[in-house]
Amino acid sequence: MKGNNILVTGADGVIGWPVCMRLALKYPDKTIIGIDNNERRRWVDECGSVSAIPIVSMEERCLAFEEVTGQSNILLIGDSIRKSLLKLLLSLRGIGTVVHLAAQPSAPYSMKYPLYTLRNNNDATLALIMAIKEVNPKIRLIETTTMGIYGTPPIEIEEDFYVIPEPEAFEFLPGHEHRNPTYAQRHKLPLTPFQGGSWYHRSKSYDASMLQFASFRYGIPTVDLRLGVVIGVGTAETKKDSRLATRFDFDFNFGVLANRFVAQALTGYPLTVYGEGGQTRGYISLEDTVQRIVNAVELSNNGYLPINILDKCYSVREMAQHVAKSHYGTEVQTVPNPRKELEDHYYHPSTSRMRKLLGEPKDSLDDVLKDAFTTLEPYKERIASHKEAFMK
Ligand code: USQ
Repeated sequence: MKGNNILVTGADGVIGWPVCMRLALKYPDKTIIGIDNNERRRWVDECGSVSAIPIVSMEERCLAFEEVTGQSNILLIGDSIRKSLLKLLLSLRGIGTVVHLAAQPSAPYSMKYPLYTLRNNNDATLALIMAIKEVNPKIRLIETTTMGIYGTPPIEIEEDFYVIPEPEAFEFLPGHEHRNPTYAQRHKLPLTPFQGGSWYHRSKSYDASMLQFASFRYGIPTVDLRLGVVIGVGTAETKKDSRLATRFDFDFNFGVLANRFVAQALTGYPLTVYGEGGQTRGYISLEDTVQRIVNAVELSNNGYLPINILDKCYSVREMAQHVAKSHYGTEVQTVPNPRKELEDHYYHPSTSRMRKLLGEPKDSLDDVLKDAFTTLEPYKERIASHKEAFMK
């Protein structure tokens, strides 16, 4: 079994839990070992909110998965990411691939707790890199960073690199090609610079930089999935049984745009368009995100491979219009923007690498919204009783 199993960090998260289930079903002969310190549950609680869809404990999730599917190949460990623990898991559990999802992912929360966010996110990534390097640098590393590492630049957003041209003088040195075989690796700069607009996004650009360096220095095959805003209530697996549900946040800090708007519409709260509402981001459904992550396990790259992960782009205004159209009687309000960001800007990310290597996303925005409204209907009182968390 050596090198066969898969370690998933952040296994209790919105994306992590459905990724564990899909990997377990796709690879019944592998064990999916999930690790999570349960902090997401604490952060949302601290913000005075809850997951709109009730979720059970990690232990109950594992038992329910076994009961529903007849498979017992998910093992969840409630612990923090430390190099010593990771080394034990990587070597004793025969891990061949690590899917690193654990992070403090909220931009507003990171502006309140910058040091905590940087330490939490960057320490975990570095611990993982060093554990892989010390146990076996051939272990594949897949991390989800974010489209937000680029900010909102007035140029195309490409995940590729610019290689600084070699000084011409080198070309005249005898044996030059052999003297500098790693020139292109050493002098690669991101084609689109990293200009993230929050400490969370900056933490992820530092992660991306560490991943690139570690891949070059230690030879770790690495995929950096730069996720857009992930929306929707669940996946094929989470819908099989209420105990398999994944969390759905709608509060000011941890709820993402379309999800918040659906929760607001259901409770009769006017949709909160910040400022001019021209802020444009790339969106992708949770279902399509999980499938792209699972597909990335099969990639066979050697070096560092960044891939933008999103389907379509919408401005906040457009998203509000879609949600209002899907739910009769929804009001849209403009609120002073609590964030410092461009409210009207160019946004043009490339997605061709994702479409070529990981397949075309399938869900339309209308499918995602319809599914969210139907699934959340039974929980609208639960959301309404926490509606002060919408803007706090
Ligand atoms: N916004 C509103 N009204 C709201 C909430 C948000 O107008 O009620 C605006 C924000 O100001 C922002 C845009 O909607 O301009 C998107 O906000 P968001 O909270 O949905 O997304 P963001 O803060 O960018 O972060 C989220 C996830 C993060 C992920 C990122 C992908 O929290 O983990 O990395 O989306 S991306 O946006 O592509 O960077």
